[in-house]
Amino acid sequence: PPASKPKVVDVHTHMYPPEYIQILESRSTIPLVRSFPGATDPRLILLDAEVPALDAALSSGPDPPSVLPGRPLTRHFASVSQKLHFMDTHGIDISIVSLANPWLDFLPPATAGPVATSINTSFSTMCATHPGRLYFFAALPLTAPRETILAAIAHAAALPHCRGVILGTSGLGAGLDDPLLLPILASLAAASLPIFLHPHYGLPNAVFGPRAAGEYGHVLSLAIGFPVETTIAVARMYLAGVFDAVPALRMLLAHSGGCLPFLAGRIESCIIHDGHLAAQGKTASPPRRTVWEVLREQVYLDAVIYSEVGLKAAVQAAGEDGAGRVMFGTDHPFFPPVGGGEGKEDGVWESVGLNSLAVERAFGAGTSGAKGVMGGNAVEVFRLFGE
Ligand code: 5CU
Repeated sequence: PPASKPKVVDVHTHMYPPEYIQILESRSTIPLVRSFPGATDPRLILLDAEVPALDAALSSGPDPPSVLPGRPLTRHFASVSQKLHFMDTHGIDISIVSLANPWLDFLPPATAGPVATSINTSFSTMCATHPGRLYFFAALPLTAPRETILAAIAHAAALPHCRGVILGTSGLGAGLDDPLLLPILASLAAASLPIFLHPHYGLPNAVFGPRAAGEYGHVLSLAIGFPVETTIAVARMYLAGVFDAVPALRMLLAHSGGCLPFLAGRIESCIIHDGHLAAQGKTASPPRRTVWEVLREQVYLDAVIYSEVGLKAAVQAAGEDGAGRVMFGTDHPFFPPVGGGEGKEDGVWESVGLNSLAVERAFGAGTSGAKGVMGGNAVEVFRLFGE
């Protein structure tokens, strides 16, 4: 029989279901959605770095603000038909959709659980309506009591199209090296639900200096704050022994693991040369698994890095079979084409092309490595077998 066409899978693609957008519309602090005179779409304001522009826009009265805060909340964020249109436009067969940041991190403890149930059920229903094309990573009510979080994990695990959970770096409020998070991580591992780890909080605004808000757009927050946040979160998990405490835990790291592929050697060296850790008997390897070993045994990386250089680093960091641990993603509906007028978002996105070109350049078009990264790896790792 003729070989079937290799699947293209997008493991990093987001949506906000309508009920989530309603929550954002009702809020007066970030994250929120606001409309401004003169703007076609409402604005989605998510990041701390956007607060100065939000404050300026809110005080501009009835006149259109000179700089609109945040990003346009286009119909791409909530519409499944737009998601499918985007997939078709870019030759994507399957998407594992996840709620975008900041997930449920800001909800009061009492509402987080019911909202998680509602949103995960919505995702599940949406995926069931498009069998074989859509799967999802569930959201967790991390501000709720532990029993509620554990119940949400059990609920997600029973949803047929759920393939893991999306998590930010804040954990229960004290980060991912918080001992109180261990039972949650153990429960995810026991349910075979990998974590898709995604940044949101970035770095403090002061790091970017006084000119950032007015002059540098989102560049420093997204290109540097996000990846550094992921890097620190995973390094903290490693130093706290979380990967050893929960060896069945599997993580997919956004943006090719941030700076980890580049910095893993330096992290290792800093451990080996740390007198404090040496005095505690924590440096010898074995028994310590090195950062490299943990990366190769418990971690997958997405390929949302936009260059051949970054992608090759990710593949090398992921080990001898590194090409089997890296997976294509788009970050849709973020990074749409800029300018060019109405309807441009319905066409081809340069941001997607940069990522697929990086795969082609790193592996060669049509090679088994390229096919794996573009979809084959995700099909195997996330069991995307068509149901
Ligand atoms: O443009 C942005 O701010 C973002 C974001 O918030 N989340 C994301 O995944 N990509 C881009």
